[in-house]
Amino acid sequence: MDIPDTPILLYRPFLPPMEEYMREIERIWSTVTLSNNGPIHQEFEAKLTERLHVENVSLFVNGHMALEIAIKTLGLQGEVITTPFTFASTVHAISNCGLTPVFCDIRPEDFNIDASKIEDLITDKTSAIIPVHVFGTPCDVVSIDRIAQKHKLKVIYDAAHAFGVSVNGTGIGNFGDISMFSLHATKVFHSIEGGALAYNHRPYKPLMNKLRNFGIHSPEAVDLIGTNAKMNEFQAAMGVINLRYIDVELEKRRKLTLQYRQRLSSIKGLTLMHDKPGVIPNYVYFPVLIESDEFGMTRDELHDRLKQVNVFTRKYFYPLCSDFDSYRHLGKAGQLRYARSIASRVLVLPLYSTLSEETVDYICDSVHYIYEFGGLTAESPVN
Ligand code: T4K
Repeated sequence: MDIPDTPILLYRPFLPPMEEYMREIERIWSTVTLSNNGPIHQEFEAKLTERLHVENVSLFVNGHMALEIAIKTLGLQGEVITTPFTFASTVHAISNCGLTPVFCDIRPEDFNIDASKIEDLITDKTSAIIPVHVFGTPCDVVSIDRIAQKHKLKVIYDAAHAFGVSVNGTGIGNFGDISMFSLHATKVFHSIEGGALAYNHRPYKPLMNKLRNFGIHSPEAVDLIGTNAKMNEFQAAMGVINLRYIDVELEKRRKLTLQYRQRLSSIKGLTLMHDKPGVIPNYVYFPVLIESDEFGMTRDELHDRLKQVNVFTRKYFYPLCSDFDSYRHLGKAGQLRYARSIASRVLVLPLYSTLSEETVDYICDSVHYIYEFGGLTAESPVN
């Protein structure tokens, strides 16, 4: 088995046929509207609302700005309970809005915030919970909703990873007050860069639209301190086209995920994620957990040895956000036991729709050989 010349990256974005995109953006030359709620933007917003099975959608330049605008729309103040096991964006959005993140531990089985630990963290300053559907697996939405109602807290789901997921037939964007979907190039569905907020309370719409456009109410009135977070027409055009391919994309990922599971499930010390009953997943990432005692090496060693055979994996999410310099002072000793344990053992393997079955086989063979031979040795068949 030869090491491939070109690196196998964690991710390669889906690109539609170039001519199809060119045809779509030709419209921009006739409308001469490049941004600011143009016709393609409006079309994309309507189509996305339908696809996500939600009442309302607002579009933004990226998922991070969408999250900040969700926080401002709800007028949150004080403290926000969130997870440390997430991408920097979630916690930075809370901080950039002048709020204090309060880190809650996660559940080892799905890496999501542990709802049973949220109530202990609520104080008279708490205004909201911002959980993350990590790797597209839904949080315990029922318990989180119950806690939020009991304590009169708002809930914004960071659904950056969860496009296309549903729980018992309900689109994932229907839970909480607002859900944020990232439409970044590295996601299951994308508009190059982009973000979408989904919500069922219609009056949020004009407020969000104003916040994303400098707080402008009319040509002669600015009544809010807003920002510039508008999606442009080139992004929207990519979104409109990619919606045509999303079901094919999801099916390809499902097949590759099943192949990974089938090939890797026999390895001791490697824990794989499985589908949850009642959940339609989107197979956005393929995370594994490494138990070094059984596997024979640590997560970091496996990461480095895979790199030697040109397979590039990622330690999503390590380090924990609570260990970033800016947030370290907020942590309470012992409070994040499972988050810390998962962050030190998790590794995400390459997964994207243009990954071939042969390449998945190569990656799995490499993991098997590394497991059996401890890496690239003279007797290892990988050379
Ligand atoms: N909340 C959560 C939970 C999130 O995970 C994210 C974003 C957000 C909020 C914020 O949403 P956005 O504002 O991004 O919409 C990547 C993505 O940039 C980021 O969107 C994503 N989460 C995060 C988990 O992953 P990096 O810094 O790890 O990406 P990078 O550049 O290292 O690329 C990852 C892989 O993809 C590499 O193998 C290279 C490859 N790649 C990437 C791009 C952009 C390509 O082959 N082509 C490309 O165009 O953050």
